[in-house]
Amino acid sequence: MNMMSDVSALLSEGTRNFLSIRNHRMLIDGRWTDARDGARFDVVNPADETVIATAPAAGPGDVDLAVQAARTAFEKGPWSRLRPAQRQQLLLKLAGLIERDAQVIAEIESLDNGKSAAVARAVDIALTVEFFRYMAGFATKIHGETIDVSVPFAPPDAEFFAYTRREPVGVVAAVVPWNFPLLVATWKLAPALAAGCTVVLKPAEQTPLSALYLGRLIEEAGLPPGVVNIITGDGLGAGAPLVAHSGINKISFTGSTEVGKLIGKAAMDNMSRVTLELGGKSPMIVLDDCDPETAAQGAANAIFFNHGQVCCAGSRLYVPKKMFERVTEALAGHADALPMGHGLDPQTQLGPLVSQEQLDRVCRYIELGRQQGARLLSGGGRADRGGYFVKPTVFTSEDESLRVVREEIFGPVVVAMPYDDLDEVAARANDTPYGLGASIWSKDLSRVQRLVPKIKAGTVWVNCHSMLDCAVPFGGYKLSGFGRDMGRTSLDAYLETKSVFMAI
Ligand code: TXE
Repeated sequence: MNMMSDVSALLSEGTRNFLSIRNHRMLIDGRWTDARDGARFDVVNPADETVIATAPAAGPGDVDLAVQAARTAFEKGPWSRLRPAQRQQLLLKLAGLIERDAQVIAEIESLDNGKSAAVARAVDIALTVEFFRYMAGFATKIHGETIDVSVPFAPPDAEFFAYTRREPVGVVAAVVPWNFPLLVATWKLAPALAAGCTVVLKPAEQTPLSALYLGRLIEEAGLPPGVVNIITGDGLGAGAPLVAHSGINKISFTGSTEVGKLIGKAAMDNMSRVTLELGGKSPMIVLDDCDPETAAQGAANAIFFNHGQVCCAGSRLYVPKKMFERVTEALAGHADALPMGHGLDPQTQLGPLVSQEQLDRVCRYIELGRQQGARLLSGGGRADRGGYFVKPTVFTSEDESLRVVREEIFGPVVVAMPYDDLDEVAARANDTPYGLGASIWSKDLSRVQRLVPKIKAGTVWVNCHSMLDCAVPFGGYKLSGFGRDMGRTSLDAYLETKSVFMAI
């Protein structure tokens, strides 16, 4: 019996109904459609490697239709003619529908991505609902400024008046990854829609299903056709033509730094506005007053949450030499004890990686760590079971030139490194091309506050790691990206400022 039939008894009726659609369609201009050339790709459950559905493999022609639909909805309306309060109402309604179907969406996310359905419901879907609500509120709070002007070269009796208008930037391309499929899509959709933009969303080819389910809810909420178009397909076939399309005004991307650089270049060809949220190699710094068990538990959460497939995962752990052994041994104990399994099993904390490709990549890195001389404390490769499972892995090393220390692995693999001197640790923590997140663990707030400004990262957590809130901006320094998701400021990325200068 395969695992899918074992767990299908656990699925809610809504999920079973959704899964009974084997061949999904994508949403363009309010119509559910196949790719123009009929191409499709398989959607695989990473927990048992079975094909659970297929989705259209969009190509440039489909991208063009989606961008045109978004353009028409933007220019001609009805979206652009709706009052802000109407946009707000529609977003609130959508949030309510997502909340209503939270269990179904969590199960879909679990089957598609491998993550625990319970965690998806508590984290991914809960934050999705909250962020739609948070941004819905801003739809009615978009305004410019009035400005008193004094033109130095104008005649003394000339009078002027100026004000600014905030206007939606236009058609948005949202290209998102597979680690938090619905949540990251929402980080783009919610501010774009609140601002009055229209969107073409491309979910990752590994995890298209929650976006397609969202498409149904967008229809049910009553968003007009063409306001949100959802095209499925891979990076080269669908993503690249979308971000290069001259009809796109703004690109919002989350994914690898490699693709982020390509997208940044494509954006400049059309002068599209661009937000890039990219990779990371985030340090966790333990200070010597921190309780060793608290540090070990914090480190386990920082790296093993979502199976390490988190852009800000705490993948480098710095621990004072005198407590190094205690912390790393306790961390290895947590790693060994993590319940691994199918995402629908409520006990599961560690599910499979998302794909064969990620499994191969992470196992390659683990092998490389061993070869280059890192010391293995726990885990160390693929788990002995079907599905793309990797054992939670703890390395220690004194050599920071190892590739497992320097490169993003994007799996449940952490490297712990001892340090002596607090002054040196900030420089070591910053010695990476990335700068997404970092955490500091100490009750000594004065030492913490002296360390915070030295850390080059978009978020510094204190006594926690990877905590997110709708109101707190998230994004990176250095190669971790450009611009911010979430928070009030993320709305600005979807607005232009028009200055109106009047002689009166
Ligand atoms: O990412 P990609 P992949 C990192 C992580 C991971 C690695 C590879 O290290 O191991 O990237 O993952 C679309 N033009 N992160 O290959 O390729 C693609 O279809 C336009 C960190 O999955 O960047 C998908 O929708 N779009 C990250 C999205 O980009 C393109 C999350 C992400 O895919 C494209 C994911 C192109 N040329 C991976 N090529 C994070 N920051 O959280 C691909 N895409």
